[in-house]
Amino acid sequence: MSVQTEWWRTATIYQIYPKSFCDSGSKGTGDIQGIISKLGYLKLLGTDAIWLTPVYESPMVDNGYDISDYYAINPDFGTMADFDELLEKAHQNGIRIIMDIVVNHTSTAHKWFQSALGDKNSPYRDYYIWKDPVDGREPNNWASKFGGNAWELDEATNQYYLHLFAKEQADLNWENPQVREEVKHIIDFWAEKGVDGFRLDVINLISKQQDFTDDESGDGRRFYTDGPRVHEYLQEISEAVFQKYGSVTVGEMSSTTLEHCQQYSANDGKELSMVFNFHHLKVDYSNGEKWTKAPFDFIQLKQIFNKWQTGLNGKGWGALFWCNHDQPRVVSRLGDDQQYRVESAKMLAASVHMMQGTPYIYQGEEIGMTNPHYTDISQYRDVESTNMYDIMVNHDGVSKEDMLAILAQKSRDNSRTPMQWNTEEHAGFTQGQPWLEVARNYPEINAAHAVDDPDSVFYFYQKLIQLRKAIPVITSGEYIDLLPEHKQLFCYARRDEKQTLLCLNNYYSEEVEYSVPPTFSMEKAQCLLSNYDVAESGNTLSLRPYETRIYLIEEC
Ligand code: TEU
Repeated sequence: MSVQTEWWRTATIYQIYPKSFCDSGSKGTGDIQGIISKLGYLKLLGTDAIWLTPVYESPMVDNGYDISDYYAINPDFGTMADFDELLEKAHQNGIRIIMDIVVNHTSTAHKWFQSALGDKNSPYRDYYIWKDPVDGREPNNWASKFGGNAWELDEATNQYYLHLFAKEQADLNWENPQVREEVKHIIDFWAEKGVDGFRLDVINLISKQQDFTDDESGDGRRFYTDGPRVHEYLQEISEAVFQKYGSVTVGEMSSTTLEHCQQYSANDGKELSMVFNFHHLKVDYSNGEKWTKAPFDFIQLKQIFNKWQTGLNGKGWGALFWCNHDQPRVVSRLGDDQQYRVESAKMLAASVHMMQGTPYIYQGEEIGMTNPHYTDISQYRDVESTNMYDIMVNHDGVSKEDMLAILAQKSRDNSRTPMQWNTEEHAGFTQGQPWLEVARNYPEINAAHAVDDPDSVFYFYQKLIQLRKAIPVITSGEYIDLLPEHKQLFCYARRDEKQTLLCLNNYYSEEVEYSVPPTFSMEKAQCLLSNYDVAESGNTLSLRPYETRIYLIEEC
């Protein structure tokens, strides 16, 4: 298939975190029937495909990213018949389904791990990564991404297994060809059912450097990030399954580089369709440390987008996103979730949707949902957040108040609060008690209000989705940052032989003037979309608080 005609280059994908999306009953957790009941809403938005975070059988230590059976649906979410119904009804509505594949690790409750544990002769022992103790302790100093050392002792055999995430998530040994065969089999099973694509969890961590030495200068990530055989493995899986089924694939790339992503998502289609990278979401980390409370670095944000937009153009393909189930809500993070909530939610949407790539909308983002601003540790459920609270408060001497302020800004639970559907109790998410507290602002911020209001954030997203399909330069044009050093404005152009698009954004609450360079003939420009009424014309503009404007100039 030629590069231009692949459906996902003009598509917008909607991410569903099923546990928090819609409960069809009173369990307090969302389910597949709940998703089915909202397909009309997703169609109205213009969703081309749903990325469904894991719905497989799982002890739910990491909300489904700890899979215990890749071939079964978690009963909390429903049955395989429910899943088949979702697939069929989504397809009837013109919506594709992308499954989340988590194969860097399995749950320790998986039958492979259960067989491997305590038995060096198990046929599954070599599915995982085992090492002898060194000087009576862990084999090396690699850190788990959820805090503490990345090795856990199996007392019966006196060997440690590797877990880059929670200790209940054991890393698979991709060096073992049988593991790779299992992975192909899993993906084949879902593709055969008619699933349209796959999101591959932390897929750039699957190949570890085999000497497993201490990392003298870090936490070990340089020894397994974009590791020695990762491209080879991806090509093997792609050839065996993705190419066979024509699946769309998006790789989640942790701490990756542009050079690797050019190869992962290269136009030859030998590895993946596109990549997620997270560099633009670390601009509010202090010295690269997530667990800090820091303002965001606006200049750095623009530099990162510029690097990735120009670096992938013509070479690879990126996913465009602000939000997912691991990230705080963008309107609370980079916008203003009080006075200018609606304006800033729209501005942030426009500024990322007008770039090159495939945009992803995370449930609730399309109605401008905010962080819940929790104030007590008992309100949190996320394993990463509770682990870090324990480590930082009980071991590192951080005060409870400081840690709660950090969590309120950085915790993954900020995005996992139940979807706000309407003004009913618990925001219409469940008839029972929600597993995670609903944000208190649901009487004002909810999908029912958004759908009733033609000026809502929801319809702004709908329009952005439509623009991507109607205006070719959004997909194909080169990216030019017009104001890399400006402290308040983020203005860029997209350009091809026929069209120029301007995306002008004020990231702050003070009004500011901007003179569009004379090379852009503003008298020919058509304002396609804004979050304010736009009356002025000419090259000198005044951008109001969090204003965004999208202009199109057709070259004759
Ligand atoms: O996340 C990978 C990952 O490293 C991060 O997004 C992580 O949650 C964050 O950096 C912690 O600070 C993926 C999934 O999206 C996440 O939900 C899982 O917990 C993780 O993999 C393990 O499967």
